[in-house]
Amino acid sequence: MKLSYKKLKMPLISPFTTSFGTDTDKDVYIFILEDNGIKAYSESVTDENPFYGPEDNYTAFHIINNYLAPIVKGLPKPEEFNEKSGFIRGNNMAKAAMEMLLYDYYAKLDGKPLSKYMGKTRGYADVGISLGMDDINITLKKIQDALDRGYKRIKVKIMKGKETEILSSVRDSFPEIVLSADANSDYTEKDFDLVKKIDKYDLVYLEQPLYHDDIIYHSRLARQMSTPICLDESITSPEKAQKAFEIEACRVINIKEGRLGGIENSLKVIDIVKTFKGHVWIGGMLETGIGRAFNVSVASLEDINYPGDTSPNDKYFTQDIVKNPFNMINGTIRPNEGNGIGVEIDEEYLKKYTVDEGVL
Ligand code: OSB
Ligand code: MG
Repeated sequence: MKLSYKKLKMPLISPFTTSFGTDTDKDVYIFILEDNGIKAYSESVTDENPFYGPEDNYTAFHIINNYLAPIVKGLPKPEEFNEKSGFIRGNNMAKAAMEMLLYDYYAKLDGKPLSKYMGKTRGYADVGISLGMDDINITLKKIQDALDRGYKRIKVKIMKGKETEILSSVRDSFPEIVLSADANSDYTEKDFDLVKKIDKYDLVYLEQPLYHDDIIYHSRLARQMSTPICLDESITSPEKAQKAFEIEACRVINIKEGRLGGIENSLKVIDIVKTFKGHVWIGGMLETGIGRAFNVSVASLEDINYPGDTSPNDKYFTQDIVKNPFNMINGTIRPNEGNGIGVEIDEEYLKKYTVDEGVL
C-alpha cells in the first residue's frame, strides 16, 4: 500500500478572472493510492491562496499529511470516511481529496465506472461554460464560440460596479440564450439596490452574490428578486443546504465535491435539493483531467437537473495530464467507461508539470 502525492503547475490556456482574482496557472496536488494492483487518483481543488474559500494548497497539504493520510491508509470504505475524519473540523477540500481517492479505489476494486458505483447515472452530463471576466468584446466572442460548440448554458463572472456593463452587452448581443452570472461574493447588504437591477437580464439564476458564508442576507435578497439565487461558496455541508432551503436563501445549488467535503456529502445535498424541488448542478474549479472525471461522473447522475461547469479538458489546458480527455457532443459529455474515474494518465505530461512529489 502506497499513498503519494505530486504537486503540479500547469499553465492555463487563458487567464481566468473572477471578482476575487486572476489565475494564470493551475497549481494543484494530485494524490495517488496504490494497492492490490490498483492505482487510484484524486486532486485537491484548493488553490495557492484562500480567496475562493478558507483553504489553500498549504493548509490542505498539512491536514492531509498530518491527519487524513493515516486514516486513508486503513482503506476505509468511502462512506465510512466522514465518520473517521469527523474529529477534524472543517477543511472540506482536504477531506474531499482523500474521500474521493477512496471512491476511485473502491470503484476500481469493484470493477465499476464511478458514475455507476455512486448511484443512478443518466449516462451523460449536460454542459455549460463558465467565462472569466475579460474585455467585453473578448467575452462576446467567447460566448459566440461556446454557442457554436453546443454549450447549453453560458455563465459570466461579474463584480460590483461591472454588472450592468457586462450583462447589458451580453443580453444586447444574445437576447435569447440561457444565461447566468456569478459574483463570487462581491456584494454586501448595502448593495441590494444595485443587485436587484440584475433582474432585468432574465438570468436562469444569480450565483453567490453575497458573503461566502452567508445564508441570512441571501434569504433577504432572494425575497426581493425575481431571479433565483444559486448558492456556491455558502453551501459547505448538507446541513447548510437544508437550512438554506428552509429559509429560502436559494432555489439552486452549485455542488462542488471539494467544497462539500466529498461525494458522500454531495449526494446528500442532491437529495435535499430534490426534497425542496430546487435545482442542482455540478460546478468546477478549473480541475485537471483527474478532478474533471469526478465532476463529470457526478454531473451524469439522474437527479442533476441543470448543465454543469464541466467543460471538456481543452477549454483549460493545451495539454492535460490524461490521454483520454472528454469530448463534448451536442453540449453533452459522457463519463469515462473505464473503472473508477477511468482516466488514462499521460505519465510524460504528469512528469513535465510536477514541481514537487513525495510519499505520505
Ligand atoms: O465560483 O464557480 C466558481 C473557478 C474557480 C473558483 C470558483 C469558481 C470557478 C468557476 C470555473 O466558475 C468553473 C470551471 O471549472 O470551469
Ligand atoms: Mg461560483
